[in-house]
Amino acid sequence: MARFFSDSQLDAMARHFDLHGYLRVEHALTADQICRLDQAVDRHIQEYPDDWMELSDSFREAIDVLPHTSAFDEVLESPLMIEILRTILGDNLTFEEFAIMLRNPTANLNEIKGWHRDIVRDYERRQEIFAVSVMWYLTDVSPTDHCFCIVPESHNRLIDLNPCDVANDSGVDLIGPAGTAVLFHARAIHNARLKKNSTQRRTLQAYFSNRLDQRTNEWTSIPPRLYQKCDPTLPPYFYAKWNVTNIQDGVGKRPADIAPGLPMTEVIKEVQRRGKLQMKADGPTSA
Ligand SMILES: O=C(O)CCC(=O)C(=O)O
Repeated sequence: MARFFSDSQLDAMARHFDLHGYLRVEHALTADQICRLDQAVDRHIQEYPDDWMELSDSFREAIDVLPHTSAFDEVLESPLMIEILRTILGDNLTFEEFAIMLRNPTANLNEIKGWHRDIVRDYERRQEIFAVSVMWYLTDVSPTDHCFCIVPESHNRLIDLNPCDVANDSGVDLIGPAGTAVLFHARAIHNARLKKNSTQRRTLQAYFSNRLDQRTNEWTSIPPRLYQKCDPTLPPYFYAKWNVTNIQDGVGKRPADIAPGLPMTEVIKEVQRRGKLQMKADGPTSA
């Protein structure tokens, strides 16, 4: 099987990820892929308007996309990315979640989530976060565009840092051309840095974890097309969580007290709202 990286390159990438909590990979998508995927995003917006959540002025997201289209399978199964993820997570590497994210131009530069860790918002439970996220840029993210930013080492050496104590202008901005992918540890503190003259930023985002851990979310369905696949080039348990109902207690789980008929997009908004309240209740510690 063709390889994208040498062992020493993979080793260097895994060490960078381990130390800093993130890794930036340019040319993770080809120009053809970017074009195809961008068109698939347009189609999804047109055909499934009800699947999109408006989380803030800038932030629109669709999180249960895979049952409707196979257009994004090539991203999840990208051999280049799987080579890197396998080095980080080993052969127990498994897929968790996929979303399309839009960051629209806005004059309201307050970001809804603020600095946070993913999956579990409760500061006391930060040690329970193990997943790895990959964000692929479908548009150029220049210094004047809305960008993903991260506090290096906050997944590990700085694990005791409370997101509420992180100043607005802290962290590292991860800019890059379309086709760039950013991997980050879900435990690393991160945010979106909104810019007043930004163009629309389009990203695809997936989460991966260890198949032996609880599932991190119940928002992304994994359809038969994927879990019935027999592809020896994929990690052996890649879609193994398609029927796992044991969900980690956090922003990926439907709270027990929510009305059963509420659409998933509304449930997610409510879960995010509660996550924010939880973070407010936790901090700041150094004030
Ligand atoms: O839009 C961004 O860059 C931030 C994304 C984010 O906060 C997240 O993935 O949890």
